[in-house]
Amino acid sequence: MNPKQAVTSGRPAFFLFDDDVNPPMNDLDQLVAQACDDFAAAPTPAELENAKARYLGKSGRVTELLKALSTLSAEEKKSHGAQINMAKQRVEAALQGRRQALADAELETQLRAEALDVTLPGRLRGIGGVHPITRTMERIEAIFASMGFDVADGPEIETDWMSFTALNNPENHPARSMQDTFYVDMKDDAGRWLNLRPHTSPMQIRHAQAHARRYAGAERMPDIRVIAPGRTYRVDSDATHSPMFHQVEGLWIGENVSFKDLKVVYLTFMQAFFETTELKIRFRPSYFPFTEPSAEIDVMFETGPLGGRWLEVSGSGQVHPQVVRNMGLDAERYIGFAFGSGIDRLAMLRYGIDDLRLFFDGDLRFLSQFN
Ligand code: 2U9
Repeated sequence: MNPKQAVTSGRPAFFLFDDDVNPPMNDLDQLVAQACDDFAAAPTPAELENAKARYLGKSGRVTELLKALSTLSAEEKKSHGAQINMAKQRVEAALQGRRQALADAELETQLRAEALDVTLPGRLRGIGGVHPITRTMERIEAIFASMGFDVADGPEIETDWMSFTALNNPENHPARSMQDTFYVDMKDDAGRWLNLRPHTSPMQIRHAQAHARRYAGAERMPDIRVIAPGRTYRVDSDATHSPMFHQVEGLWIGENVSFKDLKVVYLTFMQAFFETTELKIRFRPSYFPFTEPSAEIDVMFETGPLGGRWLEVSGSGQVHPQVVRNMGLDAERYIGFAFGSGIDRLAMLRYGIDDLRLFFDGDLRFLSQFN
């Protein structure tokens, strides 16, 4: 049968089939089934909307069926229209079902991604630990306290007099360049720039001055026996020097304190600090403006990784008479020794560390080893 004749038969062309009878409505069922399959196969909401358009859009297959109803008789329109609308509802239900399924799947994915197992133990904050330099400083203080030494404290920002002049470093003395430090943009009462102390000596001076004042009227002044540990500053920076480092200086002043006393005190300190008597110390003549005679102190371990080598650990000497006077004491009556050691250096020797900067990098992988 040709298409033209088919049209005059009154039935819309799409209902005409080979057998030219009212088609069993399984074509609508097929259409619904195909729509359901298309919707079910849509992997995303966007794809589902495209599939929806193929059936329910302006030129969708269901929409076209509804448009074609206008060519039917009133009776046929009623019966076919009812069936097509039923099919449309089934297609819309399938569409809604797939929409919900995709939304549920998306939510499930999101929930899995953000899943929080509340039964897991809490993340504990680390309890931290004492820094190895602080640990070393406290150890040194305890050892000298056991020998009757006080521990002095004092400002890190110092006057020029306290950092240099009081220690027999006349202005423009070359020692000032050896102990070159940083300066603060403020002046002291003498009109000189304040500085970051290049050694802990100023704390010794202040402690001794206060001690001398306290016993000024006494018949006999108790010995001054004090250590001064703390931060110090130098214009220096490499694997064994840091602009900020730590020193401990010791001072024992009395009516008859000699180099012999220095040797005993420092040897006792070394043996206690390194927890062994299998070490030797030696005094090598040297020069410092604030001591005379002066000596570098070297230590040699008899065993261990550093065994057999002399290692410099300190400077020392009998306090220069001018410095004794600067402390407010009679240099004809009072005499004694002083020493100065790098705390960072002692820590490096004790813990076997070869780069000073490790102490100040703040790397917890390094620092947590000391907890
Ligand atoms: C007063 C009088 C004298 C302290 C001393 C040294 C020698 C010395 C350095 C060694 C390594 C510091 O850490 S370091 O760079 N120190 O060589 N220090 S005698 O003499 C004093 C201190 C205070 C009143």
